[in-house]
Amino acid sequence: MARRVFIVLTMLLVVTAALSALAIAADEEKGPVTVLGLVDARQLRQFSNYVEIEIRNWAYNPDQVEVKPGTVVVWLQSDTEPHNVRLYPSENNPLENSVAGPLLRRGQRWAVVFNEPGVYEYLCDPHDFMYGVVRVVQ
Ligand SMILES: [Cu+2]
Repeated sequence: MARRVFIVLTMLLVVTAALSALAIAADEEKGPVTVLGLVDARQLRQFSNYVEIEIRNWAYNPDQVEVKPGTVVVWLQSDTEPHNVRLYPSENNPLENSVAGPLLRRGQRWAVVFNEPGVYEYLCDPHDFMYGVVRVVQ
């Protein structure tokens, strides 16, 4: 009996150690942003902390937002013309490469978690006059 308890406890210890190693690895690989991709209304309700930007009349509304690190930013496409979001690197943010979402159809949402502080500018690939800024401030 005691031997069985010992084996179970040892297994628990191994599993716990493996899980914490995975969590640390995931944290290190996070990067400045985490793309969640297309999300539906049901997934949206599961985010405790999100900001929504509507794409309407060929513009991002609002075109400037300020959020804390860890916030989910969601773009909701309300135009009939397809639009997307391309975040691009600058001296004011830690991005190494630009991060672009797909062209969104009306009613689709695309979501990104901003992990690190910075000023993240973005535009729409087909319409580069469409411009917005996400300020991530601690
Ligand atoms: Cu556009």
